[in-house]
Amino acid sequence: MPSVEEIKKSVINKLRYSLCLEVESAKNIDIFNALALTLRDYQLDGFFNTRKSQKKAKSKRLYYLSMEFLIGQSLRNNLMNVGLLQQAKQAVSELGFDFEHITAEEPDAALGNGGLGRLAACFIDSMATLDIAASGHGIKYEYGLFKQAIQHNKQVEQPDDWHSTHSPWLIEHHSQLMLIPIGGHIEESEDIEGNYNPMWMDWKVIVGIPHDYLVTGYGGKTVNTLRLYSAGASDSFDVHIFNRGDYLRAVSQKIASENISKILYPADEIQSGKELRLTQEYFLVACTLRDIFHDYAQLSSDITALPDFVAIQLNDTHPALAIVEMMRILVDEHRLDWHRAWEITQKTCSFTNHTLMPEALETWPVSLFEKLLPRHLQIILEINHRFLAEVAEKWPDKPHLLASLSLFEEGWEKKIRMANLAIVGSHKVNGVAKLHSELITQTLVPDFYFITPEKFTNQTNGVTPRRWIQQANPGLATFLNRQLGNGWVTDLDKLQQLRKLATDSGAVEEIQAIKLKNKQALCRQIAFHQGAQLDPTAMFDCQVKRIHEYKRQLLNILHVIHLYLEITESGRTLTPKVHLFAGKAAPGYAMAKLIVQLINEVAKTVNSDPRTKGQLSVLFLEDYKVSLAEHIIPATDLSEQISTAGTEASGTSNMKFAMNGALTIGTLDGANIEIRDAVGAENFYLFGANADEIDRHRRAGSHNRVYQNNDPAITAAVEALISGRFNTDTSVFWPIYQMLTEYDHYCHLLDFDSYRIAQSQAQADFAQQLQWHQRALLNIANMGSFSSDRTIKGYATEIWGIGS
Ligand code: B1N
Repeated sequence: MPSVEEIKKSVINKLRYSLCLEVESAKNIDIFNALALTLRDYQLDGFFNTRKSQKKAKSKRLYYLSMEFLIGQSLRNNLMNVGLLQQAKQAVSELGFDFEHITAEEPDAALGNGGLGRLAACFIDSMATLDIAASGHGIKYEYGLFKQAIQHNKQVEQPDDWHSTHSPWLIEHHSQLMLIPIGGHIEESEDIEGNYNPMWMDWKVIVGIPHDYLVTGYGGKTVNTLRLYSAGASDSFDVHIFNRGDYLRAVSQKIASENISKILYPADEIQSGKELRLTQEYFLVACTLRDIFHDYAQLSSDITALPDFVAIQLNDTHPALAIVEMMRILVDEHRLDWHRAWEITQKTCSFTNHTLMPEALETWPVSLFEKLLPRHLQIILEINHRFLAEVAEKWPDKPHLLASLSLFEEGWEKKIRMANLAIVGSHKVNGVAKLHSELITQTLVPDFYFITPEKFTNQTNGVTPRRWIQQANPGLATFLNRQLGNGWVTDLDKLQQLRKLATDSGAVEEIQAIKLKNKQALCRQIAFHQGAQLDPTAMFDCQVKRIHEYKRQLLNILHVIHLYLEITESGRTLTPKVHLFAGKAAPGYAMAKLIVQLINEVAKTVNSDPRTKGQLSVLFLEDYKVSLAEHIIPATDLSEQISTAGTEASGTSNMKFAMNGALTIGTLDGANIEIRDAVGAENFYLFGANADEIDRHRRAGSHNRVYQNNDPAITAAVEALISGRFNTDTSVFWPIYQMLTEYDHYCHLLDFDSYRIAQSQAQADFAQQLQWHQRALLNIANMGSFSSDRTIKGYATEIWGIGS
């Protein structure tokens, strides 16, 4: 381990020889870069050792393919995992800088939309910590998720240039560039033996350039990589266009290929259906498979043994083309017969589904495929043909199966169903929470479950305690270290030992003090960035996540409106309460953007009304991102997990909040159910209809008739939307009013009363501070199984065939 002196020396050296600066003239950002480069050197030593030992052991390797990796900041996390945090702090301070200011300089790597991308980031941390030979594969977007500003109470989007070309964490491997064909057409032909041998002709080339981000497991022993590809054009790109003298066209094609990795699509849970997105998905898959086959060639020349050494995990259907690209390589390049190739592919690949939302299920027009990927289309047709023939033979009395299982959706525009492709091409398909996995088999793809029940399994999500406790909540981490030793960091089940402290008032008071400190810190940050003054002793009630109708931020704000009306019109007094909201709306999702506007307008009205002073504040925090979540979550008393039952696949912020000592108010949805089972029903505010009940109401249409029941609290809150209270233009929130009163698909009003009762119970309980924090402690103590280490062990043994 390097000493403080050595770190200082290296920082000075990096400043001088890599950044051309002397300490005297260095700014915070320069120290950040020099320290990151210093740290990277230590990570690199670990990386070479890891590679050597994995090679020697001939370890089976897992490739995690994802269009999103939502990393956030890296400096503090890497320092902690390598074990150099204290030394680095000391070194920075001896150089005359403030460590907090240095870490604040790092831009978030926001290469993801939300839960799915953040899960991928937690997973690579866990895989390295568990010494699994693994790599993540994604795209190095030049622009990550847009930055959100609130102007005139509305969301405006700004580009997120995270300066990836200058990121000290990314190591570009220009010498390993790969050539990816796209476009063109198929010429039917035969090989010399007379076998059918289609030729993919006249394709263009995209160049893929790998960039490695080092993923250090806790303790620093294993250093894996996250490999991010950027797209470029080859030097010889379309030489013939140049030769024809069409310089401008050649250059514009070069720009077109560079555009492939330009930007992350910002719509989570909505399918974009755009050509560029399909190109991105193919680009990721094609680059990754070249790496996989290249790595495997170092290990063995027996291609049929590939599934013994390689596992591929598909993070949703976005990289499902990996199945097709693998078939193309095995059949067209390795000349394997179809049957053999298919067996290898299925054994290697597995697929995680992350959503039941019909609007998120990917389908691509066949016509688009034909234009971009003509050979891949042929292969999909062949997969489908053989698959359906098998089904028809096995279940001759069930011809209806063919229409639902087909990889193609018929209609005015024929489409490819990516979920069906992913299921057929995988040996395992998993959901991300128990309820979600059950709904996959019962409502999403029941016919696939009927024909291959053994494929379907559950792996409940988890989150890494390194980032979400140790880094985000140093106060709690110190407490845990003192009570348990630091083994909890890699064995979160150790938290169970805290249960006995629930009756120890000293320990409970410590938990209370830690929370208060975190709330004070959040208040300072909010005061600095948004100018608002909040009372840290008030109950902090937080809902932070993407804005979506199914997540029901609208239910939350309707209840806030209800409280506001009670205070101002019925003279109710509340023990002080702060409602925090944060989250981004997809730029094209009008209803979600209107909900953002409503929250902001309600906040403005409530906060400026003297009658609410000291009782109720409402704030929308701008530009939600990983680094902001790290401040909000440890400072929360009540975690809002209020999606309509049966809609949220898992949720992962629900886990982060509970393990940081927030109590949850939530529905029986996603992982909430498992969290409630773990922490105990008495430590969780349950409300609302369950998934079956929601289903029954929707079938009967009764969820749309709640408004007509004239519940006075509901009527008052809903009418307030169009009363001019929150906007002088009474028509602004009309679409929300109309939705709630006529077609309330997400059942806001159906659950409103139950939510109101649970809220008021929580409010009353919060007054009993000691009991409240006792229950907070029990939440922490019982959240051990929501570590992503547990999740990854599940994938490794049940899906990848790695480890015991
Ligand atoms: O994946 C998370 C879950 O915890 C959440 O419940 C789930 O909503 C989230 C298309 C998605 N599902 N689907 C997406 C993201 C981007 C995109 O382009 C869909 N995100 C989720 C982790 O399992």
